[in-house]
Amino acid sequence: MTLPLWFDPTEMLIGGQWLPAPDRLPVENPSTGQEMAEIGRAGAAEVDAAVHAAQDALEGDWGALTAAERGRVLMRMSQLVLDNAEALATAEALDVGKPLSQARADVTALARYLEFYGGAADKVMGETIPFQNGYTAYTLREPHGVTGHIVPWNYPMQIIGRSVGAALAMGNAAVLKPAEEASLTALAFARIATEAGLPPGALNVVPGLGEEAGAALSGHPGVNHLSFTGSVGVGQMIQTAAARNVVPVTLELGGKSPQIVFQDADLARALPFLVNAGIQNAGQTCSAASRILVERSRYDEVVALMAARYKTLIAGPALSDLSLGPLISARQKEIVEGYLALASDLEIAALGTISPDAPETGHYVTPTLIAGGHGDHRLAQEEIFGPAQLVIPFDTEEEAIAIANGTDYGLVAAVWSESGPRTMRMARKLRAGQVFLNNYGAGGGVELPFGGTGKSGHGREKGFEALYGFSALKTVAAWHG
Ligand code: TXE
Repeated sequence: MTLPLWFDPTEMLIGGQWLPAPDRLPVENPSTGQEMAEIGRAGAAEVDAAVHAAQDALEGDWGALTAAERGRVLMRMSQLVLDNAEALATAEALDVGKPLSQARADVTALARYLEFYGGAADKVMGETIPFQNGYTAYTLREPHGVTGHIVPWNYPMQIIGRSVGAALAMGNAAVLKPAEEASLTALAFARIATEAGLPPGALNVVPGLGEEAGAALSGHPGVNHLSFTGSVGVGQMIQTAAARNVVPVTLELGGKSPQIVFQDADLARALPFLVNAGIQNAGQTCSAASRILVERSRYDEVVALMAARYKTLIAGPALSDLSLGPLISARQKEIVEGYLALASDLEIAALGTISPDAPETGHYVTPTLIAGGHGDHRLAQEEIFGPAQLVIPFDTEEEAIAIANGTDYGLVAAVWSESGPRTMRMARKLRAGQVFLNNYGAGGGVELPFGGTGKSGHGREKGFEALYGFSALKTVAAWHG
């Protein structure tokens, strides 16, 4: 198929110029397994040029803008994202393999991030500090300088919105390295930024391989802050590279997030959240609810209700807009099937189906609900990143907490119970960066700080909090007698 693109995806954006990359990478359509385009393959030299262009922007037109002016540029970008919504959604759906309606929601989220951070750009304030007589002391929030953004393939637009949006709002100049599997909307986003009047060099996009362009960016001494979303292993490399240059780093590394269903839960409300949070984007979501813990008295009922839903799930091509699409790659499918093979000692409670329209060469995996698990099982410990969930029974609140907290991760958790005191108690005890009470995800909530503990990473993106992460605090103490 011909990809409906309105720009040349083999070019990179450096210092306001669209330049041909020295080499190219194929772009695969995960729904068909066929090549559908090519993108540029930047190397260390292009990354170096991008970092220098970002430094120049800070010294030039971009650095000269007021906070309100920066905010207005972001607002214009937000509007242009909405104006190009259908084209962006189609590109994202085809590139990632996600159902079109989910890609449309990602476009809306990107526009909202830009709107939120555009509005917040001139509202980040320092403090005056009561201090010794004869002094006036205060703090300033300043940009770090050049921020490096290495993003994954599962939610390119959303992750670019929350990380690049916040960095630009604070006056940083960004260098973005999208994932080699899904770079198209990062390139489209850069076109939109240019059209919106973002000064040259404020945003630079260098697509390429992780071990080439990604490693060059994370190790570059001219980068003053690194923001990474991806696997734990690469996150460790990024943090090591950041340590060498002694720069701050934000890591968002996925999870093993539980939803905990107590006997007094409103199951009618909970049910769609229990299933959707597991299979959205074919389970390739950092905050996927891959573990469902259920109090034993309602365990059979929850398994039966979830099973009935699973039987209605259909995986198919992105543009068919079914319940879920394919996985991103043959490699990812192999990883997920390897995990599913570990369920042989558990009960397969229900399977979804793969649409007859789905090409054999696409990377489809049958949605799989697994029951009878326990907290120590590998399927309850390791990130599957595919359309599979494990249901685990528990007997007491203490046991639920022990299972929920008993992994290396700590990204998101949810509690379903009609007891206010119990939900509040659980919110305190759960080891997670975000806890949802009687909901899951709060509709995406760009206003809500997001990030993890343990191997889920550290630092916070989203919300106002992200602006603190993308800024450096300077203290000024003036003696005036
Ligand atoms: O991630 P990688 P992969 C998890 C999920 C998945 C697993 C593997 O469990 O199964 O990771 O996915 C760049 N230096 N998540 O292999 O490799 C790479 O180019 C610098 C969770 O695709 O971490 C891409 O831009 N950068 C997750 C980005 O890192 C490097 C989202 C992520 O790719 C690099 C994705 C290097 N040496 C996967 N090597 C989440 N938290 O949502 C790679 N990269």
